Amino acid sequence: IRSGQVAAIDLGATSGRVMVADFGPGRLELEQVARFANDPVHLFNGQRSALHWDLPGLYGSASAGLAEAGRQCDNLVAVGVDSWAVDYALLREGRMLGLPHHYRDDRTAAGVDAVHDQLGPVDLYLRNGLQFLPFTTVYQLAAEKASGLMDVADSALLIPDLINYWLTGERGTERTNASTTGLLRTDGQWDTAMLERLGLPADLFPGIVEPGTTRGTLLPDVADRLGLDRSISVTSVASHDTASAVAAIPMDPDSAAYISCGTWGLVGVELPSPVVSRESWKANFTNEVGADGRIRFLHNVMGLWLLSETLRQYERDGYRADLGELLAQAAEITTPFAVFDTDDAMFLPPGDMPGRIRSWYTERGLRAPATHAEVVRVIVESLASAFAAAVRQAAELSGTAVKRVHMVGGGSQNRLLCQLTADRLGLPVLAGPVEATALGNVLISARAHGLVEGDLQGLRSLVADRFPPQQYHPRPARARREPELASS
Ligand code: LRH
Repeated sequence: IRSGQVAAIDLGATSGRVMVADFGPGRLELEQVARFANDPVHLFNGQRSALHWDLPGLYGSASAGLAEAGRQCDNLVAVGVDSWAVDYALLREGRMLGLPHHYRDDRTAAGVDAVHDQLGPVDLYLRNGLQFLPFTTVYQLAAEKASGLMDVADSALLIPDLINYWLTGERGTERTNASTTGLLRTDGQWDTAMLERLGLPADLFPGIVEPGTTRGTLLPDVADRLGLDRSISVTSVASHDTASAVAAIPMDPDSAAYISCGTWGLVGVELPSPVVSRESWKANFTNEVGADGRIRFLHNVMGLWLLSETLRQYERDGYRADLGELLAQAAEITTPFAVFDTDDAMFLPPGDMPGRIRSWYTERGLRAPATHAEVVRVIVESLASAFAAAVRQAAELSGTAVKRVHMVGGGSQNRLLCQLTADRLGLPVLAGPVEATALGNVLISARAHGLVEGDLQGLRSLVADRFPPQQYHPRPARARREPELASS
């Protein structure tokens, strides 16, 4: 076992960060070196203003963070990149063609129809094992054909692969993120027959790269500009952020479910092989690939997006919202409200979230939340209810005897959410670590460089020792402060 540091570039939907982990015998320290906002931009495209990621801005901030990591480390061995799934950049002869679309851009309805005309939803599910999300890469690419860009593009790179390419000049498609495109078969190969059927080039995405393999070293000009050693390895991690997060959950997958709760709440279990049945299709459960070839059998629940978009609206309205205070007030609310369907596609796009939530209630003749704290309360209560339902379904569909639930990511710091989830499930919730994604990122690259060793369970026990989770025990209904909320 060697000593040294590895850096993680972790791009999330609301912010990005660069973290450094210091490894040595019995040592694992994680520190944040840089954090920057991820502010998507609306750009007029001749017809409408479309939502894009500011990738050059994110890359600029991430590489400045990496330069800072280099200054703080005495032996920076490697860097790994992870981000949200499904989105991609188109390239021609190595140059990016326009800014990548944000998956929340409302352009995919036509793509969904175009794909389903060729392949019905059930056929598609049998091929790729993915839940239906209207923004999965395959639908985005089908929608992209209308833009004309597909006629000139000669390759596509997923977001972390794009950053890796800018750092090293090497192209590849990392496996865990490839598994979110809808274009990978459940046997792990590109579905070239499907690509051709959809009129897309069979070799649009470069070959699959496994997590834990070296992508390359920094391009000399990149290293020199950032003041970094040219020998630093750019290492493939489990580049889908959720795959990195799940890799670092201190759980026993045979008896635990997990909720990776950030912008999205990814709720499920980890399995040795996919579950692709009529029931799992109906329940809209996905089989994404995890670190070490494990399967993340999970369902996307809307997540903290509902809260962050609500707070953004309050600020636009001139109300200085403090999440901590609002959550404290929300915990005291005793008025019963129905829970709303967090899966409703009406909550996907950015915009006036509290307004949409209120209309969800009024359209059904239900009492709608009125105050800021009431809105926060119904969001947290509805998320807890959706989490509990998804945990039960994951357990049932996969035949896992779930005895406890791990919550990681930003949601693990939301005490009300953790407690209400435990209450609704009647199971303990183990909260933390909050930085599971960055931890999963650095653990996979540290292992590749001999800074740690062990299988996935070995890596998880390091996390458990170093970041012991906080326990929330389910409260009997009688002892709860708040009433049982009527369900819709
Ligand atoms: C979470 C996440 C999730 C995907 C979504 C696009 O950040 O990667 O796993 O479904 O973003």
